Amino acid sequence: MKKRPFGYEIRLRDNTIPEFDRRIERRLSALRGQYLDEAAFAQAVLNGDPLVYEVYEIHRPQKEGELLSGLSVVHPGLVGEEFYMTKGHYHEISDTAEVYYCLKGHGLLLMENEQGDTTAEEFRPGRVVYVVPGYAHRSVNLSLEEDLVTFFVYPGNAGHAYGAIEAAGFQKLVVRRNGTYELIQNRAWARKAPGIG
Ligand code: S6P
Ligand code: ZN
Repeated sequence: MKKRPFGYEIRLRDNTIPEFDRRIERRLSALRGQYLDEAAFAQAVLNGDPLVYEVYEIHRPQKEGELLSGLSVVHPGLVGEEFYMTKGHYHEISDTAEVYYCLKGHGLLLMENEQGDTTAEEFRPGRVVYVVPGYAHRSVNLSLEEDLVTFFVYPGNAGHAYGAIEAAGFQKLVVRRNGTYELIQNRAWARKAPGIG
């Protein structure tokens, strides 16, 4: 663990952090239950379970006062009419924010809170998205050709809570329509989370 100030390179030639401490990769099977078109999902998992996204992290102590940072790379692709995306999560310590800075590609950060508010911000190179505390967040790649590459930074003690999203998904689904995208209501979410919305 570095004790003195440091810097690191984000290499956009191949969308990596060469000095990463941890690389997470998630294949489509990690997103079970999140896509509307269950047949298309099952078929794609059977046909090789494609790599949907990767995360490169710089390790720091997971405590208040520290910051965790790294690179998120969501590959292009569709499951039925829905785009490749991250699992999405709340922070375990809900009173913690996060900042994303888009370096490449075109996408969305889908966000919602436990009171039922839902919103989305576009990712384009140069755009920052600030996730205020209490909002679950999921990156969606809206391009079918390019990776969506974002830099993120969040408090060291935030932690990840995946359970609520694994159980009910997000309220909105992002689908391809007429060459662009549209947010539609996730009917499964209303069914699984009857107390909200
Ligand atoms: C962490 C931050 C990102 C995500 C990454 C993968 O707070 O939001 O590093 O972990 O984009 O998403 P997920 O939902 O699989 O953790
Ligand atoms: Zn987060």
